[in-house]
Amino acid sequence: MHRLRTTVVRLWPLTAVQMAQSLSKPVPLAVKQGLRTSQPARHLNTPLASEPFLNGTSSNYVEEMYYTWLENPKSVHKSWDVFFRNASAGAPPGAAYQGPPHLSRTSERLSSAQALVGTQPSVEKLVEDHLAVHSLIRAYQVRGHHIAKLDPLDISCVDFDDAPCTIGFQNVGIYGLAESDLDKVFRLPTTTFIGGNESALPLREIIYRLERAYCQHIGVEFMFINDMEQCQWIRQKFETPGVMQCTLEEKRTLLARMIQSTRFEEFLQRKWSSEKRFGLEGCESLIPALKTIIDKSSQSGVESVIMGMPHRGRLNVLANVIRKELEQIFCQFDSKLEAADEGSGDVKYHLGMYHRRMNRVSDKYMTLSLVANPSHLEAVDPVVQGKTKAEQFYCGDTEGKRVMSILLHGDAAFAGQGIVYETFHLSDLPSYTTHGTIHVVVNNQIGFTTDPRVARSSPYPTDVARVVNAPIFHVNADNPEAVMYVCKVAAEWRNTFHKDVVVDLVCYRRNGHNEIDEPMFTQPLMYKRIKKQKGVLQKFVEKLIDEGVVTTQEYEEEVASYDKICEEAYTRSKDEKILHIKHWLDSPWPGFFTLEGQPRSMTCPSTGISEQALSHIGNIAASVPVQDFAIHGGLSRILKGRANMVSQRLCDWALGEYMAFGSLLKEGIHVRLSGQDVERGTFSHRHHVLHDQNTDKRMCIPMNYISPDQAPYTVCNSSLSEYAVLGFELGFAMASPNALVLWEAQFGDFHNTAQCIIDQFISSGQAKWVRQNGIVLLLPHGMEGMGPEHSSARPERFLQMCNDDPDVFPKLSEDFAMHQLYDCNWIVVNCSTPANYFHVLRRQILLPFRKPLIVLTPKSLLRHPEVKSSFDDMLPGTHFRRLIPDNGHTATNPEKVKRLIFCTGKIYYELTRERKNRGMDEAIAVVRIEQLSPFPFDLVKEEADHYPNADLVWCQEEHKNHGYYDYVKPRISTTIGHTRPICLALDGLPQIFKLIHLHCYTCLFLIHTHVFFMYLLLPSAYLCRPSFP
Ligand SMILES: Cc1ncc(C[n+]2csc(CCOP(=O)(O)OP(=O)(O)O)c2C)c(N)n1
Repeated sequence: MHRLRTTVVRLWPLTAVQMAQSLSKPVPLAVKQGLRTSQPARHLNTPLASEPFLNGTSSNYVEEMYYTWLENPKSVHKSWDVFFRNASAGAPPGAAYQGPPHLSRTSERLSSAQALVGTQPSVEKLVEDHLAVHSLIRAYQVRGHHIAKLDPLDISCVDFDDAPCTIGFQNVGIYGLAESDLDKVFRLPTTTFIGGNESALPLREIIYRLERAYCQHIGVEFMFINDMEQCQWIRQKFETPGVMQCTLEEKRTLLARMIQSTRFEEFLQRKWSSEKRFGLEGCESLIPALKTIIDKSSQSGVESVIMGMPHRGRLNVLANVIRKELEQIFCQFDSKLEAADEGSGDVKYHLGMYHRRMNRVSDKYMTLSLVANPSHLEAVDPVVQGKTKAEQFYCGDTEGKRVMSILLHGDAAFAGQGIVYETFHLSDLPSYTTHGTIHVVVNNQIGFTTDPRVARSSPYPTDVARVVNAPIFHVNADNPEAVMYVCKVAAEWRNTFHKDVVVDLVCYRRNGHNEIDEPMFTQPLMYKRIKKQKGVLQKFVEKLIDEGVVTTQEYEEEVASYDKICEEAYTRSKDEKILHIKHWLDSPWPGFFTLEGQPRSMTCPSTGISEQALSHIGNIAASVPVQDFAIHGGLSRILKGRANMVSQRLCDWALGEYMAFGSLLKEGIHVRLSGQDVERGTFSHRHHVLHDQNTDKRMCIPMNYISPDQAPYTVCNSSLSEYAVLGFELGFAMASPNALVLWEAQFGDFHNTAQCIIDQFISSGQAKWVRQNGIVLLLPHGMEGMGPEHSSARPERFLQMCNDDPDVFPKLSEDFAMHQLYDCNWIVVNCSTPANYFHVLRRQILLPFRKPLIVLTPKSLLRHPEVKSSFDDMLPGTHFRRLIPDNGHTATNPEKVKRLIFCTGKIYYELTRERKNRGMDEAIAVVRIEQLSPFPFDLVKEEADHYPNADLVWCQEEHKNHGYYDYVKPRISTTIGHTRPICLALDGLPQIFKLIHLHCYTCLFLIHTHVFFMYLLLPSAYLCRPSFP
């Protein structure tokens, strides 16, 4: 009611003046469309301010009710009806409210209230007219963008479901106003700034100013935002008279930028007319748009901008925004140039870039980076966010004042790709927020060949941004001044509120999807229209010449000067002898590699730590390091169990992980563990965040109490997303090699909804972009009753993407293992002991280079009594074991061993138990391959040689077409030089421990191939599983 009350209070002084006017004017027309009927004039002789319930939070409610009552008095409770009638009729302070009618007194009260109604009709009319004007103003704020002239082609692809237009001079009747009201003066509500210094304006002027603010080349969508202050801020930015005017200087800068943008594409077109470049023609104002955002942000203190963008206009952005040397861009078009590095493929419009330069507008240095991206549209969004978060983290920028992100989107992709939504949902989460991203949509109203009407169900491509209350500024991209203005406001918004904002550049695509594509096949009418469309630079310069801002000669000189820059760079590009993909790194790691980009050594120190460190970290893991903190009874038992283990110098899985994280933190390495429910751990084993049972939101992270000078530990439950969260963590890991960044899937198979990040970035990142990354994926895996699809982390998928050659036995040397790691695209491990898990995590950081690490983590082994490691296995001098030989009776008499079973992960414990039960400890050796990829050819060979009389069997619990089988089969075969058969037993065949039967099947299969594998054969759990469809 605050606004209603204010409205009425503010109306009061007007009434005396206006009453005289209103008396001389005809009674307003009946409201069109039946919203209201004209009322006899009444006098308002008291403000409503003295009603206590009109204060505070109830005001909105009351105001809503008042509007409802105006439309239909019967639609509200009788008591409100009476109140509003009395208030409108000028009841003295406190008298308007009559209280809910009591049965006995209803008629009496009503009749006294009704006595007031009807006594002062002209005031009610006055209130109604003012409220009508307020509604009209509000309607412009809500719906002005519906009629804004946003589309340069004037074919508008925005579909409002034929909703009737409710604004404009012709529609004032909808609000109960008549044409005759247009010259009446109305007080302006506090929710508008169109008045400037004036507090009242004639209706005609009000509408005129609203049309100028909301219905020209800018359409502002913001009224869905819940925050009143933010709405007011936006209103002020767009409504204040004259606010959008550019200075002469700004116009000239804008022209220069438009020239660069336009002439760059024209230059490429002239030189390489048959090459794809995904040019910007039709949206040339993107370049000044980005530059405006960057200038403005730099002025506000931003020092680093991290950008992600798709193909469209990428070369132009690299050249004119990030300022990559033009010759480096041009030589990308030379098909004869050989690449110096392994980066390959369609990198021209996917490459990243990092550049530090002076911003001429702010006179401050800025770092601009464009993150390399795959073809998969929008996949780069969370990666950019993660990298931005990391850079904020490393420079202590807790509010996003120094580092920010800009994301560019195509209209079809922005609307269509779910990752956009997932990424938006990270924007306000404490451990994921980057404190506001500026999104710029190149809305050329087409996606490849597809029209928006069949590509999205929302009116705008930007509607997805509404979920996070981001304001959306649509702008006609053929008006560079309007574009510049909204970009300024977007940058100011981000700087003020640190929340996301969207700039929707409504434009067109002058060519086809790329320059050699024919758009007339599918959009003939649109393209006939486009052919007639004058270029935006041409239109803009004509306007500026008309306004006297520049002369034709000045313009031509500017064009000639930029063309010359391009020509000279083109000449220099001919001198380039080789393509250096390494020059296109988006995240250089200064100091980590040598200047030539090589590792500083090819050794990895021991990953063990001191006894003292183990005890200290173990004790922290077993404690609650803050006072008066009540933990859950169950957790007390878990911590007690940990303390017992520490006293016995033992570690279980959770403690092994604790030791790895804690020791790295102690050594100054930041550790960040993110994923769904990672704080406690899906399987309730981790408990890295303790919750006070008595105080809400009081939490403690013991890992941050290891040492005063330790690095901070971040453990964060994520939103229920895999694609965006994994992308985010990958981006975080990209920023620095000196952090252990881990993403844990809740269950291993859930990584499949993040497959794009795995395929496009993690497995192939180095090959495509010469970019290393040490991200760790923890994937719970084990055929433990969740069905074949949900139990499995699909190791076969990761193994299938490993790049080591199955058919070549590698040349062995002393540092073979390191070279193997250096050459691989990623590492896949399935550890069977806490110590080995501890070592492999530490190795990630102690390696002199970075590789992604995929860890298949256990479920039942988390609490398996045998799955404990002694501190001895984690002391200095110890290291990760790629393969763990059989350490039982077989070791002493290897020639007696009849069968050597290779396996990995949890099946080891089942095999050894069964072996023991059958008394076959001397006859069967069980060897664990802990690092599946790169494959430990050397160690497997040692094992095979060690047991000269044994059959070789590969054993796994997964289905034949799952698991490791297809990966290890050729590698074991290569290792033993096809000298011995490796067995495969199919479902129903003799069991693995019936030694006698094996050979006949071996022979059977030898007819076809030298290599045979054996699936699990013994008790039901070991039975070979057929392929899973
Ligand atoms: C995830 C994904 N699906 C499909 C494609 C193939 N593709 C490349 S560009 C494109 C159209 C994109 O349209 P839009 O987002 O509007 O950008 P525009 O090309 O119009 O600038 C498509 C479908 C892709 N690159 N990525």
